[in-house]
Amino acid sequence: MPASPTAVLVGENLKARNDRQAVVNREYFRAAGVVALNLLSSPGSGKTALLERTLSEFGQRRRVGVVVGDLQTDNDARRLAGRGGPVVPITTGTVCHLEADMVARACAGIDLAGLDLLVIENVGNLVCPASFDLGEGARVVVLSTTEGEDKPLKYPRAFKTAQAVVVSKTDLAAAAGFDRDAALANIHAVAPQATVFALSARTGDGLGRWYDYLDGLVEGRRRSADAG
Ligand SMILES: Nc1nc2c(ncn2[C@@H]2O[C@H](COP(=O)(O)OP(=O)(O)OP(=O)(O)O)[C@@H](O)[C@H]2O)c(=O)[nH]1
Ligand SMILES: [Mg+2]
Repeated sequence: MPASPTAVLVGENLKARNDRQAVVNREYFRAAGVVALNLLSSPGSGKTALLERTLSEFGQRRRVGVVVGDLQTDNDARRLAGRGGPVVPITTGTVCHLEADMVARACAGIDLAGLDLLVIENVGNLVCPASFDLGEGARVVVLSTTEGEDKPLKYPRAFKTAQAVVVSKTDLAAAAGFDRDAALANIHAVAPQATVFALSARTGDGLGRWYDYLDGLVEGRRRSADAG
């Protein structure tokens, strides 16, 4: 028997309420014709660094906006501002993940129909964000070469629910003794469905393939809107 049945009930209600809001968000994104992407990783894996370049470079090809969550500070939003697309910070306080209603409120300040792609940078945490659907069209997990090849095995839920996995900081792979084959095998074992990218936001290595992937998501959304 759980120590506190009320706590379990509150948790279930929270999850059920989140899932209902996620359905609303997903329809809202579909109606606006925007691809929403949920970017997850442990703290410091390079989500914002990747988005800095994505906004500046891919943002020349497609209209990109960002919602960025952190427990405290709007540091990431300030790093991303001024790169041509709207950037809205969410400060969660003590909450270790974004929830669908936080994203809905942040999106109220954005002209979504004027965007092709909305990236939601989740709070740096490989555990809690995995359980909260934000209504995204695609979930992408970032794994940096400095955090260890075994992370997909230790934190499987995030990887299992991802459409893509980005191996970041390839420029640091040699210094960190990163075993690329072991990492790819672990990703594949847990997330055989995921498309895998290897890139460096520092050197630009591998970014072309990442941008082509984003472009494919935008084109896919456009084709499905035309079809139906
Ligand atoms: N060498 C190298 N450093 C990187 C790369 N990407 C990010 N960094 C560095 O890694 C650190 C963390 O990067 P961020 O982009 O802030 O990581 P994040 O995932 O957004 O972090 P949180 O939002 O706090 O979870 C910073 O010092 C970056 O400069 C990369 O490709 N190569
Ligand atoms: Mg960040």
